[in-house]
Amino acid sequence: MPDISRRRALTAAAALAVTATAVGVAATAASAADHTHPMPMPETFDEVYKGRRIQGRPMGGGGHHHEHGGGFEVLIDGVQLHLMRNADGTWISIVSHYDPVATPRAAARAAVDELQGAPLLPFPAN
Ligand SMILES: [Cu+2]
Repeated sequence: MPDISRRRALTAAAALAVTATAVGVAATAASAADHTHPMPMPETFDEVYKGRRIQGRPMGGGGHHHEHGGGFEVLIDGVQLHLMRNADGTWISIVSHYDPVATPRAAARAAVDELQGAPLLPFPAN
């Protein structure tokens, strides 16, 4: 029956077209993710964590420190925590250099955990 096989062929063609479209969309999304855009500024925060005040905010003008943090600074009890942002968007601080975390707030909390009540010493400007 030529009629049915023709319909089948059309259905198959339509299915292929849908699949091709889906693949096209997926490819577009993947290449967008590969693209390195400037990363968005993290959320500002100000809280007391385990009795220490931790703050994160965009760096004010006249930054006295080079910007590994992409223009974002974190303070513990008013002392700047040396923070660095990795290429994958995770963060490390000078206190926990080998344990990347998702946000500057998480890095600040990890630093407080690590310090165990010790004061944070200002990192010498370099
Ligand atoms: Cu630095």
